[in-house]
Amino acid sequence: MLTRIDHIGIACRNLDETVEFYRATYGFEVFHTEVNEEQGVREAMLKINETSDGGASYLQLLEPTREDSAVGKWLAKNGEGVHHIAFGTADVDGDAAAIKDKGVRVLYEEPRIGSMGSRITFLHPKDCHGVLTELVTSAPAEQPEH
Ligand code: CMX
Ligand code: CO
Repeated sequence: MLTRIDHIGIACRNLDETVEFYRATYGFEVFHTEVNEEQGVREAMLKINETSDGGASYLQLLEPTREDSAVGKWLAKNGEGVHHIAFGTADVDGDAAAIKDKGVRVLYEEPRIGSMGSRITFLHPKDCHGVLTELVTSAPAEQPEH
């Protein structure tokens, strides 16, 4: 079950300048930064709010590390802006399988590693009314305690 907005992914040309815009304009601070070579991004996660299930909602600022990456290609075509949305779930495998059964293309056979050790997959934007959609299960530290 998809329970929250995990993040909104925003493509930018210069991560440091964009981070500074969000800090100076809104007061959002960087919670985490990393490079994900598989995805071809350098990214900053800005935490917006925490949620009652132990998760949180973020802005994910994304600078491409190479031109042929998903974000690099998208930036060249569209310029800076909102690149994808991500829904949080406790069960990315189960939700991806259920959504695939509804005829939506799931881009990965198995979820891959995303921000902060999360497990992620993507739904094809052409099957989602033009919105690249990510499903995220946070790493265990962010799961609710039982
Ligand atoms: N949102 C909406 N539509 C998009 C899109 C996006 N982010 N990216 C591509 N498209 C559209 C294109 O506009 C194009 O449409 P037209 O044919 O009408 O022009 C079509 O999809 C194909 O686009 P493309 O430029 O040829 O790109 P590819 O098919 O090579 O790749 C996609 C598209 C979705 C398969 C690829 O971007 C992908 O695998 N994305 C998932 C991985 C990702 O985005 N990683 C970065 C974020 C990492 C993270 O969140 O942690
Ligand atoms: Co994302």
